[in-house]
Amino acid sequence: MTLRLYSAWRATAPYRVRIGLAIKGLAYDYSGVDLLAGQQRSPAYRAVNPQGLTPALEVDGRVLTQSLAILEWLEETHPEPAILPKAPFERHTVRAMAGIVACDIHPLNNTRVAAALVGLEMSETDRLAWIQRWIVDGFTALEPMVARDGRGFAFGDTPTIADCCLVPQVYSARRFSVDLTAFPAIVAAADHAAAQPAFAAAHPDRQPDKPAAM
Ligand SMILES: N[C@@H](CCC(=O)N[C@@H](CS)C(=O)NCC(=O)O)C(=O)O
Repeated sequence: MTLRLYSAWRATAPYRVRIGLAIKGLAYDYSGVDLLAGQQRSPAYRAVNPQGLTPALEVDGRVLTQSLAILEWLEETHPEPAILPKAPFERHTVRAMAGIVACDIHPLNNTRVAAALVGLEMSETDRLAWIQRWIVDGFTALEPMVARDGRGFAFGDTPTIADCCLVPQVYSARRFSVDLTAFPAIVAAADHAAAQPAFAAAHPDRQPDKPAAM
């Protein structure tokens, strides 16, 4: 099986998939997509993913999109090490945690939404406050869940899809100067996960498309 990941070094949705691939021990070729230059909207990239968003994972010429769907596909095709618990209630909790990040925080803050806000003449200060607001809103819901169910990781004592989502979102929160003092369980889980080799390999700083000047 040959894999090619279309990724953007600092973007959180491809970062989730890089973590999943690393946990599963899968090697892949890497194609960087320059989001600031608008490469995601180019005809060449839209031929890969017509939605014009990263990530996309090419598997033997077939293209998978949507980070959560890709993580679930990874779990189904490479069950070990598992990134979902076995019990249905526990699987639900992990998916709910992931959903808070991937469905309720991130879509309000991605590149195209930021560009739309600039188009509406929102100031830089207001745009930063917007980004912070939705991260704080989501983390406020997530914090008691991680405090209740985390035992090292966001859920339990092994990494799950919840951590694949949480670590990039905490990276983004720090990038956008969110005050994380109200979220000790989230910070502890994300920092613990980020220190694991699979998570470290997926970090934005280790990606080939990271510009030399950053
Ligand atoms: N729901 C999608 C979101 C994908 C997404 O928004 N990706 C961002 C990077 S984190 C992107 O490519 N943005 C380009 C843009 O907004 O123009 C997923 O989870 O894969």
